[in-house]
Amino acid sequence: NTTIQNVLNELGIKEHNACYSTGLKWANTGSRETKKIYSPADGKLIATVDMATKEDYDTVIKTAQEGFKKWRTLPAPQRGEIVRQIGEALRKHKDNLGRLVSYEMGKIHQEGLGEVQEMIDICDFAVGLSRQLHGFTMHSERPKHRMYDQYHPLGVVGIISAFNFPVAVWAWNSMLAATCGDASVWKPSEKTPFTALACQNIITDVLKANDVPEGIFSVIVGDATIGKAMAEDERVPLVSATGSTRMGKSVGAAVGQRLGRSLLELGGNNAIIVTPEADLEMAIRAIIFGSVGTCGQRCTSTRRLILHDSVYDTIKERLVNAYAKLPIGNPLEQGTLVGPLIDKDAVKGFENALTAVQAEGGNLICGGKVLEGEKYASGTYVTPAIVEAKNEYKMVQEETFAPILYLLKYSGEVENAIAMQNDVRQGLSSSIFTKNMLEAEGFLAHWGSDCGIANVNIGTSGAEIGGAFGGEKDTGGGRESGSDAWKVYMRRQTNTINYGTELPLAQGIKFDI
Ligand code: UN1
Repeated sequence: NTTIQNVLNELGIKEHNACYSTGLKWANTGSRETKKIYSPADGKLIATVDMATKEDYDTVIKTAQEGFKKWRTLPAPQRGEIVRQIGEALRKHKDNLGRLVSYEMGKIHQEGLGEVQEMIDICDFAVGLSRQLHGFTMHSERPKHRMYDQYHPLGVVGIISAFNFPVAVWAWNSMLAATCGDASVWKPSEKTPFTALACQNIITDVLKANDVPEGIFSVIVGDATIGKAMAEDERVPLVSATGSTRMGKSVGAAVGQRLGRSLLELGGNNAIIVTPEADLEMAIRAIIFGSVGTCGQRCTSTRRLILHDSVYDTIKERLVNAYAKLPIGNPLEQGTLVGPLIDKDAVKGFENALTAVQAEGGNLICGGKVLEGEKYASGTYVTPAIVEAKNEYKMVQEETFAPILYLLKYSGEVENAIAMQNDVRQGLSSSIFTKNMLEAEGFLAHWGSDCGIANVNIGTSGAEIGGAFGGEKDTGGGRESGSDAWKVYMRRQTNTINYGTELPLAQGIKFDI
């Protein structure tokens, strides 16, 4: 375990860690409840972390509010320059941080590196954005009037992130927020606190070197009471929450109750449609990465396959053969493609879902076992499962955060597949494999996929940061990351300026006094 110890040392993770940092200062340790975190990779203790109290939360928010007042006065391109330096610091620590992501969360090292790359990419994006926080200029209906809209910093942004993307989702939010002139307070998943604390350590030097006010990037480790406090807190105008639909509904309701803004990125039940005109080689590679990558724990993981009856048997056979050969094991070992699930509760969820779907009539055709032995000592390794099922099954309608792939069959036209694909409560990611332009364009049309992400000849997972990321229905409706997702981090103002000597009213109203 010496290499992991080195990684932890390099990233400033101690045996016992503080529960919050306001960017420049860490909290004291001790006198609070603590949590021990074990690696899903080998079941060993990583370190201990304090759990924040309500008082800690208050201190962090107050500091963020104060910091915001100064930070918003800095011109956006100068804020962008600091984000650029953060991107550079992340580049320097990419390998170590990728390793820690892998060790603490369980995704394979390649995917850990990919996640850190997403952080670097969003930094680059945010730097460019810092010179492009554009509003429109409109033509006024009144003479000698000018009208335009501008975007101002919003305030303190709360970020609640999930264990499965323990660092990238924070970067998507915090780097845009910082560029937009906001302060952010990050509550990472309590399952993966150390990757969060490591990020904080990585950026602290940059913040200090640039005299960034205290409180612009804060992190606070705590349980659900901290998330709840954030959702109910009027001092936090925007809460961005990534996680389960259940969590999102309660956060969304609490934020809505006080008419705050929420950005929700919740569950997916993502499908790939394979039509008779698909390139099967490409489809199979995409299906496997989508369904077993991150051990089925991406919100974009492929959960349903909607196969035309003419390709069903071929794809089924190819998948079963490929699944039998999947290298499952320690995520840090080269060659491993499938790491562990996050914890034993997730393993239970996996087993329960398989039992339930079989009781409904599902046919388990491969996988579904919990692995034992020294190599799998953490008890969180499973063999990815494939189940022949029907779309209307209760379990198929649900998002089980584990590697279970449901095979569904359609016949006739692509419309039938699209109807099946849309017939779930979630609406995050979707994809079609076809070389037929009519099918592809139909899938992307208004009557096509109802998801926030719709891909052609690409799987459901692994989106680039440049696009807006999120989805509809139970996925929550929020958009993070690229495109114009930044707008949610700012308050919009319409300005009308009269540079004449008359006071004409809009709509031609006469009001002579
Ligand atoms: C998530 O699982 O919450 O598209 C985010 C993807 C990644 C992000 C997933 N870029 O799979």
